[in-house]
Amino acid sequence: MKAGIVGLPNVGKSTLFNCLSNAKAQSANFPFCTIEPNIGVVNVPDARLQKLEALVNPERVLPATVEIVDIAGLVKGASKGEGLGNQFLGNIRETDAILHVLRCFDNDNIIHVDGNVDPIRDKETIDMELQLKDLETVDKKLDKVKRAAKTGNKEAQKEEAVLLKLKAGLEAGISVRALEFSDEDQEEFVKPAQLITAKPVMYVCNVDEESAVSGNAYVDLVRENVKDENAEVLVLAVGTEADITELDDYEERQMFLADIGLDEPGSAKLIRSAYKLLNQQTYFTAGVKEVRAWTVNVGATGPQAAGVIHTDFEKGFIRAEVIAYEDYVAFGSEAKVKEAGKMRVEGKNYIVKDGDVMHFLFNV
Ligand SMILES: Nc1nc2c(ncn2[C@@H]2O[C@H](COP(=O)(O)OP(=O)(O)OP(=O)(O)O)[C@@H](O)[C@H]2O)c(=O)[nH]1
Ligand SMILES: [Mg+2]
Repeated sequence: MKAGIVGLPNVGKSTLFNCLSNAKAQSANFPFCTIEPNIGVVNVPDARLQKLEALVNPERVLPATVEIVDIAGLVKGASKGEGLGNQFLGNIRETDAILHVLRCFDNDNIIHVDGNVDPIRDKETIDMELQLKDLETVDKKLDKVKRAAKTGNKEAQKEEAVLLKLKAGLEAGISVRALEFSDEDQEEFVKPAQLITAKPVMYVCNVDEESAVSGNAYVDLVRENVKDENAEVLVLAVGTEADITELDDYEERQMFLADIGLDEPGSAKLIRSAYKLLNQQTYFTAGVKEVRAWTVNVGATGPQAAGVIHTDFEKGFIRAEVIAYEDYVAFGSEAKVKEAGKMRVEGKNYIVKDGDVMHFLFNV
């Protein structure tokens, strides 16, 4: 599962990527600086890991990770091949969620491809290109399915109806994620079409240092504009945070963050949000060798969670011993949790909860 950073050229996408990841992307003050996507595996900050570490005192601690991709900038006409056009759109298609970066800072020295700062226009430019690309995909599918539908094939007729609804929505400038379909149509036709505007999205407003805490007038416009989208809007002083990331010393970084009014980097918040956007959650294993956060889809079962560690664990799954994170911390150790009768034994149909501390029993 990976989240892609999307937006107009020169709005700070690569700078943001560099705040998140140790894999350094090239960032410069000219449009289309990025061509090939930069991929980074980013640790998900989780204070619960430090708590568990303090209790268990393990040899090592491993956080959950999420994959972030920094993608080339998109301009008007991209769906028709302008700018880096189709290549860019292909890169977005391969991601599972979109982090849409909007420039919300004034600075005459930083080139804006459309001449002036206007996050709403920028958002609409990007949305429209993505929608046009989806429209192209839908039209191609329609061409294929039409004939079969005419001959009376019931399945083809159902698909055609869904495609026509997608087409009408996209032509009206509505992203697929905002269109409503029955669960069945969603599973059978919409999901397999892998449309770009069906992917979950969050907006990242790139602001100047002074606006890092409470945003600014541009951010207000963005919030107002997307209020019906049910999407998160995150305010982040990307340039400033990139500078802070460069500092080697933890104390020094905290001092600079405090200076601009933050208790943790906005990028940490962003990573956690991206993780949620990807529908991911964490369970822990806690032993003296290693305390570790593992990633599973929301809704994963016990065996599926075990499978993240090793496929044999999934195949040979017998049962899981589960301690809620809160209980682990409240009682202070696995032994004390057991004593208190708070350790649960769960079977194959158990649905994993975020924060579960788990131990698997299996045979191979
Ligand atoms: N003042 C200011 N400059 C910024 C900020 N974020 C990025 N920049 C600058 O804007 C320029 C473009 O940043 P990049 O991160 O390369 O932009 P990009 O969106 O990756 O651009 P492309 O790869 O060309 O699509 C660089 O010179 C950055 O230093 C910011 O928050 N404030
Ligand atoms: Mg870039």
